[in-house]
Amino acid sequence: MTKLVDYVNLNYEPNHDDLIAMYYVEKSPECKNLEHASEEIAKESSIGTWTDISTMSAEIAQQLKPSVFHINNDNNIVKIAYTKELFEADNMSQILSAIAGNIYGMKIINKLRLLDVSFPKDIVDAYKGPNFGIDGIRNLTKIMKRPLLGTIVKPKVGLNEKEHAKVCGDAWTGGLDIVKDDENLTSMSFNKFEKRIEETLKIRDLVENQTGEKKIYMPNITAKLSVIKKRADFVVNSGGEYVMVDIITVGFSALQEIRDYLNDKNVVIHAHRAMHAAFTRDKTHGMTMLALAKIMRLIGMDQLHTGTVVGKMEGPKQEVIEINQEITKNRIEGNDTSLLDQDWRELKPILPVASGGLSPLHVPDLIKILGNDMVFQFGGGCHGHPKGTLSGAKAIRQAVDAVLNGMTLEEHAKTNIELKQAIEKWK
Ligand code: CAP
Ligand code: MG
Repeated sequence: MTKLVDYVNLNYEPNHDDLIAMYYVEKSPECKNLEHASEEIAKESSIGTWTDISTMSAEIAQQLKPSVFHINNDNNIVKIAYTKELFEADNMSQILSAIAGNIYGMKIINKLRLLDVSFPKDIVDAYKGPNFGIDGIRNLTKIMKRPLLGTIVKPKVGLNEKEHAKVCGDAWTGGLDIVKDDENLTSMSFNKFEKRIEETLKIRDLVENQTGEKKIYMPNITAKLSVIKKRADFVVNSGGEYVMVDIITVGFSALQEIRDYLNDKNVVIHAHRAMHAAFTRDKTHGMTMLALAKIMRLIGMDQLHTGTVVGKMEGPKQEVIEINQEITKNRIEGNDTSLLDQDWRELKPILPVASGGLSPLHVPDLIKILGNDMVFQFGGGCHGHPKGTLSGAKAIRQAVDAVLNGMTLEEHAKTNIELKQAIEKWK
């Protein structure tokens, strides 16, 4: 049987309609070289399999075969161009089943990491992207310049509905803008979803009247799809303006459905990435958080956890900065190691969220490294304050005020007791 398809073509010039995938590849000892490994990856992620097949026609091969057009034997980076005809543009699950599917399991490779994907215009245009974007969220919250400040109710689960609402009230009264459910709080025997929403939004309205400030509650609607829709409707009908979803555990297909379902309900979608590190953390295998974040911009999350650099969760500085640029800029210029060119066309930006192990003492670094177009979230860093949630919230707000007014935390703490107490506890 004649070999119909040659997947490696280092002279190939990708065109604007190609989807480009950039991989880090470590071949297995049985594999001849990186070229051989790249060919197997290109085959298995498109039209081929482990042997030549009689059912493959020259036409199919010509029209659909991808091209391995870049192989760097020094840094093990390979780039493959896929014709858009291989994909159902608005079906993210299908796209990932191809470029991030079987290929991870092949014996011919030892390690494989999807570093980045460049989506062509037809695929970008097939997605709604974020409904609000950064400007939309700033207009909604009326916070135009500074970072949005939030907390996560702690303990993660265990409080009943009224206790939960009380904690939210203290955090808002102390000066925080946002309070959210934790990733594992949904509807529990001791804390029912609907009752929690009612109790918490009641307190929200009260605190908004008392402070004159806009206050946001982000309830976690993660569940099976039919229940997610019911819970989203309950939030919207109860006067809620935000929902939170655990994006990985609900899955890409459900996420696309949720985005469509919420499109005209005027509700902001906060994306929690619990479980991402199961496949994004290993620097030699899996998928980068950058690639995942790009998929979330396409699907249309309004806010997304991307890392703190200074907190408790893994995520190197360069990586977090590149992710935040990728989800906020209109155009990205590629390099041959971590980024591909990307034109985001009409899609709005996502507001990045820094969360995990943060206290008021991290605020100077957070603003210096990540800037003000951010959400900063403090769970333990608020409720762990020696004087409790209300003081914890005040200390966070005081820390941001200090930095935005060019003062050190220590200077500002001289006239702000809550910040002083936080410094004493966490310095
Ligand atoms: C933070 C948090 C968030 C993490 C998620 C937690 O609480 O609520 O889920 O930030 O990580 O449960 O750990 P603390 P990431 O502020 O008390 O640490 O943002 O990296 O996805
Ligand atoms: Mg959490």
